[in-house]
Amino acid sequence: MTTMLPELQDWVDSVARQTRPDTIYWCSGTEDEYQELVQQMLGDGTLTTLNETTYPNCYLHRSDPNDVARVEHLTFVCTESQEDAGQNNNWMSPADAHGKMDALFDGCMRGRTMYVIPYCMGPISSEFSRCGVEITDSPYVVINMKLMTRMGDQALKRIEKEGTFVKGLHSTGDLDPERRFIMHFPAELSIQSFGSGYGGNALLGKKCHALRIASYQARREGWLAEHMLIVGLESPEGAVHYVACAFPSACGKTNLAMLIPPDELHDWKVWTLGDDIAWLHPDDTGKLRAINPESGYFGVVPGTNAKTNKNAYDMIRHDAIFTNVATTEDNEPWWEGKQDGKPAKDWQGRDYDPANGPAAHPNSRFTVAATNNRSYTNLADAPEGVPISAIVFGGRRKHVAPLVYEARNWEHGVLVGASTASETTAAMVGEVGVIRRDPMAMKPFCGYNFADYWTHWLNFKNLTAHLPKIFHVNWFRQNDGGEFLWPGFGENLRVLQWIIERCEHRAGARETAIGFLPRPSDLDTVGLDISAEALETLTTIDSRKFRDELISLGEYLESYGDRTPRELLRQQELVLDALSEELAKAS
Ligand code: OXD
Ligand code: MN
Repeated sequence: MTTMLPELQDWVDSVARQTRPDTIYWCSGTEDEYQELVQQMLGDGTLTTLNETTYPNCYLHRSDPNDVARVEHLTFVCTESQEDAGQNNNWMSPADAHGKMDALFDGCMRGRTMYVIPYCMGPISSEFSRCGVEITDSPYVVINMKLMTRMGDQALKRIEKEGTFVKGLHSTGDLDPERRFIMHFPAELSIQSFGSGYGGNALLGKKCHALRIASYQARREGWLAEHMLIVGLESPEGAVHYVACAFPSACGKTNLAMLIPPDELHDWKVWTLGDDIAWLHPDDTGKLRAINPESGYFGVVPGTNAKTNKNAYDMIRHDAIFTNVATTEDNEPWWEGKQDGKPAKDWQGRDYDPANGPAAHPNSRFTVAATNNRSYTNLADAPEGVPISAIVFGGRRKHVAPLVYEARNWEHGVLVGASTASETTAAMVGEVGVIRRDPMAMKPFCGYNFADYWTHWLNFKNLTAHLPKIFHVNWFRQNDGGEFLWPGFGENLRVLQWIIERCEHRAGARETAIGFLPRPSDLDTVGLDISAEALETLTTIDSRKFRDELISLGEYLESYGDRTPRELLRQQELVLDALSEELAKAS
């Protein structure tokens, strides 16, 4: 096949001349094509089948053991000026990066098939959607892109009509970590990724396009590309609020996006729009509307069970791809926290031996189409998206951050977002459990200087008339004995309920130096198994610790130099002063 769009045809031809594949294959996106690729990969061992009775149409992929997570230290933003990429990104000049990548791509597809994947991030007919074409030599990438995006002929038609698309070039190369780079060229709207087959490094529509490149475009065009889930909450009275929540990787976005209400709140309904990425646009009526650019989930498997996330547990029982999980004697997939069965083979295919560590890799993943999810709503396909009532930031914090608080206004909310920090997880290569700053949960994903990004956020004040309220949550607060104080999972709906009732001016709160916090009595805790002491701790702050946090936040913001918006520093000072005043009063 070919295309009518000369720019696309020329690019595909030039990539083929450089990479020298044996065959070029244009993906149509049909079910038959998916099945043929699966059969081919079953034949060469890239995939194996799982128990066909209990896990129909489910497959296991074992990646190279050195290729199991995103590689932030090998991920670059290549702008002419280093300042434009900012200290939040690794930077290389476009010329140097092209030189390096050209050498790696030269002849790298010899003996392989080159797949051309036209894809559309967002509903095909939405004016907010953006298209791209990924060229890859990995059929595993093709089938994952099929589940995760709207790809194939329908996307190609749109690309041919629009004439613009993001160019993504990917090769698994020889999986040598010394020859692995993920390069972004925002000014060229292009991405080049070499040497990794892992999701976030290789499925270029996701982090590379829908966050890094899109955030860069969004700044120029007046919208936001964010690392946020989108969930709809329908109250017993039938009012639906849509909430967008930004949490760092592997902090429970997927669980929150498909939450099941606890028994006491059974007449609430929860609708999943997206579990990882939101594109937010101001609309004509002055509201912020969101679409999910993806159409599938690439979620963390360990910990998924009927109690933590029954919707996810059920949705991955058919038509799913598992990457790096363990298997049982019956050839079912197995992972830590599954709660039934036991592992026979670990994620590397070895006989399971606890001395080798966890049976499933802690960052093992499932890929499924969003339509597998029981709480999926076809509003996820609505071209106009959904209006957002609240934006929620959060991280994994043992101490300091309370269960929930509300920012005073938009500008303060931007500070709250910028203050997001979290303990690191297995989703990225590196030490797990260390606190790192992760403003707006975008540290690994913002395609330009964070200081400019905060300015862009602050500018929304002038762009929309009805800005969402901004909140911060922390499900992970612990007591001195290291036990979690909040039960989490479905019970998080109680916090979301407070949030939307605040949006409706119905719920109570007390004003503190850091914003509005619920009193224990402001939360619906009927039937909740929690001590009064735990609830008190969750809804109060230690002003001294918070002041230390604010001081360190101020230093962090200042470290971005002159580009840091004055308004953000002013907000930081306001909170700091209020905390100092509180401490002075108390002493
Ligand atoms: C993801 C991530 O895979 O954030 O969504 O790492
Ligand atoms: Mn993510």
